[in-house]
Amino acid sequence: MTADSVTSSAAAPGAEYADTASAAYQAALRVIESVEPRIAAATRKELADQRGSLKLIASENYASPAVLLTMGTWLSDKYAEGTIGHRFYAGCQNVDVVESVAAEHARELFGAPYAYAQPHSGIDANLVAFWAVLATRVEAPELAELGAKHVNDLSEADWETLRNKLGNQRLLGMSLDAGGHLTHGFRPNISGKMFHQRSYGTDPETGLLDYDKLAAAAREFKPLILVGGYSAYPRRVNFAKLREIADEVGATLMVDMAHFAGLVAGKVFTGDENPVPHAHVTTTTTHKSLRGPRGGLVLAQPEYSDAVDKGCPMVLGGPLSHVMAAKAVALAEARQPSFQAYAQRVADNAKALAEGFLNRGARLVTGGTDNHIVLLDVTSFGLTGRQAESALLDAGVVTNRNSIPADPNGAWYTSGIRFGTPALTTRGFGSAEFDRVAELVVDVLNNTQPASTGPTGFSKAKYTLADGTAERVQAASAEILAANPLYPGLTL
Ligand code: DSN
Repeated sequence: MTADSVTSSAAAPGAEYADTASAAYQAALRVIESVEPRIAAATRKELADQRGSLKLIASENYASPAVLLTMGTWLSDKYAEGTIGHRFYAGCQNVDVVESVAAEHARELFGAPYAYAQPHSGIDANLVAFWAVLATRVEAPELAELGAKHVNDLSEADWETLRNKLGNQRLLGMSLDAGGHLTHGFRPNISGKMFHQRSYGTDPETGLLDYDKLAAAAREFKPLILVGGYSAYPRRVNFAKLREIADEVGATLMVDMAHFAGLVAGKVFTGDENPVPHAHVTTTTTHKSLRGPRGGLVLAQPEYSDAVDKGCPMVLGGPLSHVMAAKAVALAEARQPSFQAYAQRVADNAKALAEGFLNRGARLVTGGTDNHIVLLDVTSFGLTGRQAESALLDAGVVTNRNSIPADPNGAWYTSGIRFGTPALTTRGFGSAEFDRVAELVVDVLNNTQPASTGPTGFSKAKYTLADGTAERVQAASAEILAANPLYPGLTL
């Protein structure tokens, strides 16, 4: 396969219907303009901003015009609490079709026995999953023991006992500074208020997940739920090993694959690295590497499917039927062979970006990547994550600061910058472009100085960027962006 054929087979969907999509957007914006011009203006400006910047936020992407257009319809106007064929409202026959098609594509794409397309976000998907596990493993056995069919049949005293049991369960998840996510049992999030939580970290020397330590923590803590998955860990995970550990301690394995679902869908992660066959319950968002609309999804093994199906109204408000429709369209796109080429390119591009940084003397957490994330330790540039993030933004490079293991600057200022390749890969960037991106980032960081706060002190937020740096980097970025247009052929 030549480089050119890889590029074209991995191309983002949309070019083939760009004229039709342009006409649709032009008409829609004229209508919006006639009612609230500021919204039409902000919508146009957002496209211009996205077209004109290097979007390197690991959790973002560009959905196809087909996905975006699907969200703007009257499906939004229908209430459909409940589940397919079992709604609390009349007239849900079309929503049933929409939700069934989305679930069917999700099952086929991921090889999952059951899929639930309603979650509005990743946090919602995780809440659905947590409560499905609690309902299956805590509530159902308690009801059976008490000879009751439904919680409404319990006495006040028995209900109180059950509530206490539900609120007293244990969860083991990856620590935040190792790359875990706030919804994996951390105190500021509802999950931390629901569960007794403990975290597993990574090896202090290598930054890699230490499965022996994880197993030891699980044996000691005996969690009800072992959570796998991450939002800032730049390496692959062996989910078969996680399942072995979960089985040994009687835990349910829940994997949050929000970040890398696109790499699973695109068959970059297979076998032990594909969480879906190993986890009891798998959650994801649909808008990150999966390149769909903003939303969530839950996949489950049969023993948990009934409980997952009760997600609405258990923890979710009425389903966003227009978004479920867009999930169906995005999942249909992800089932095309071109999506596999795209996913492989996302991973190859992350390696090129990492190499680009390493070749220019930068330090990376874990020394590299084998997924879509590159985590740069900016202390080697004498900066905090906050300073680096702001200086990069001044030069049109959009990233986000992130903690690194044992972060000396804490969770607010941080010492890391997280980069991701899904969005710019959708634009058509390849290894050469990502090497150039590394060069531009290093140029910005080498020309950024923390601001002094006195004879020996330095600010953790303020900085100065050497004159001309932002302009030089913006001009270089503009050239690469112009050669890889966002939504080619789409004119407003
Ligand atoms: N916001 C997502 C991320 O950036 O990783 C997860 O919450």
